[in-house]
Amino acid sequence: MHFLSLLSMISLVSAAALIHPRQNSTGCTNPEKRVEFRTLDAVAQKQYTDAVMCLSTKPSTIGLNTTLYDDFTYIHTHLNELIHYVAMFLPWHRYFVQLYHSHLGDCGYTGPMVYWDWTLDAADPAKSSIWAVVGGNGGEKTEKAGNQEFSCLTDGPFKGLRPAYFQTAYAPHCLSRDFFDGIDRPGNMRGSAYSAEQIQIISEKNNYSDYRLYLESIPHGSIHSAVGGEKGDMRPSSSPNEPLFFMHHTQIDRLWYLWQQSNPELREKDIKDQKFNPDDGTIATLEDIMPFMGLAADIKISEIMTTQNDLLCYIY
Ligand SMILES: [Cu+2]
Repeated sequence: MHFLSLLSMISLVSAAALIHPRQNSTGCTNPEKRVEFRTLDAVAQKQYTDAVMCLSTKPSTIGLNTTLYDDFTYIHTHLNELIHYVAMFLPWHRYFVQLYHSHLGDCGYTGPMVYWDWTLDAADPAKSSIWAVVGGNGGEKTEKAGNQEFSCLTDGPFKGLRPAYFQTAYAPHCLSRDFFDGIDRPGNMRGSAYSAEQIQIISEKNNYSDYRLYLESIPHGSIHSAVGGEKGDMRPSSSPNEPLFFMHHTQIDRLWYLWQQSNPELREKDIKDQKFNPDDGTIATLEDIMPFMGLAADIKISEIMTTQNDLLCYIY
């Protein structure tokens, strides 16, 4: 069964290579295969989580008094309105994850970027095996910074992290989680919003605008609010404080990739969607520039519509 589907995938890939001969002339000849975090062995998982911690020991690369770790949060929270509920949502986060992976490499991580496939956990998310690796829910210990209360992690490799920002404010605090489905703690953590069935329904949307909107608002948003709750880092615009943010967004990127792969001719060019939030009727184009506030040079959306070119070189 696995062997057969592998064979059919290989023939699909070589068919795609025939249709797109120009792709072979880009800088990507040997794309890296991204994997589910839990498929890494314990040594590689530790190398990854150690590299995440290492980011918090390095100076800012964008001129702040906080760390490289906090640069990601700072940029995301300051660009919040520009990059969510707009066309740029998927390409912007695709490149943001790439930049993160590249800095993890500078911190000793040698593996591929990893994703958290939460469809595997949707039946009972609070019992997911992911928590054994990244630490579990926040506990009784809480901490206040400004007006916000945080439910601090009590176990796992990230419990010592002290992110510097809450939303756009400087507010150092413990890394926190607050599993919450809006009614119960932890409740079902909105699992039905990111089940395999839900993803199947969304994958059938056949234009970018619908696909992006459903993916962003249902599974993407539900994971943010279910893990972050009211006293956790994953919910607000400062969510890159939470290491899971990047595995979550790699999963979102993977789903977009798979959707694109089912019709690459059209879907590696389809960005027809609202440019601004709130929508004023302006439509985005592939020429639109995506800002990265000095973490990297700003780039056009067109440069990030495929994962195999001069800038990116990976598959799923
Ligand atoms: Cu975001």
